[in-house]
Amino acid sequence: MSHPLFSLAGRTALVTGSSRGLGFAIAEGLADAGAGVVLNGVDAARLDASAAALRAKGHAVQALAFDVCDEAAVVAAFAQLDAAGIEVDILVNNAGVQFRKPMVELATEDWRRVIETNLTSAFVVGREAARRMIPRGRGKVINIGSLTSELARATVAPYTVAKGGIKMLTRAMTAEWAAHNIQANAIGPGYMLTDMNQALIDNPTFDAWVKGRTPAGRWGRPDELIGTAVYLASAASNYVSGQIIYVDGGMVSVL
Ligand code: GCO
Repeated sequence: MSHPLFSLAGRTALVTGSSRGLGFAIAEGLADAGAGVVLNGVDAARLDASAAALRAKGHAVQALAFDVCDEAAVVAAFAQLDAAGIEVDILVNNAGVQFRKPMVELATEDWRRVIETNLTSAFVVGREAARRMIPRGRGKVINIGSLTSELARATVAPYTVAKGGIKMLTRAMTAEWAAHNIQANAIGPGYMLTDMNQALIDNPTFDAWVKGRTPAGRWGRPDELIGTAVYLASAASNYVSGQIIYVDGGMVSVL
């Protein structure tokens, strides 16, 4: 029996980039905690399959296919939710891409694409959500950061800069929205077993490095983010804002 502070009953969560990976795991965890969920992605077929999987568990699920980098599509998506009477109480800005290349070889358009997808989209979707949360006098924003919100690794500069920006965007949201009872926080996942990291997982040298560099001695699983996501989405965190919680097996805390 979980403490009532952690119940999400009667709340709706929009999770961007949630047809698979971390986003899907977080959406499923929020649904298991009682929230209605709105899944988002750009691949409608994959999104529908993910929504069906959650509905099969008895959860209330909407699937909204839109590109978080397309501002008009984001605005239209929120208008669609408004028209359907669906209020986003909890926003999880999870959508993101990775692009690994040394900066001296990196094309500016690839830099811009990663920054747009991983950082600017969190501002745009966050702004549209906050415009509706403020009149309601409550809301939760959970931005998905990274170890690279704190530490840099060679060959992932745009991702690192974007995720560093996510940490400070979370604080900027706090500065402007905490007075409206909106709590904005971030989660910093460590090296997780996801499709985005498959090339690293399959690389024996990198795999050994992660296991040696991480105090827990292993990669993290997407489901290991659920507890922190439920906490930050629930009344249990109503006096917490501007924080980033690293779910990383201890990696960011040690040399
Ligand atoms: C990389 C990885 C990392 C992880 C994660 C770590 O190339 O180093 O993709 O960025 O995905 O963000 O927190």
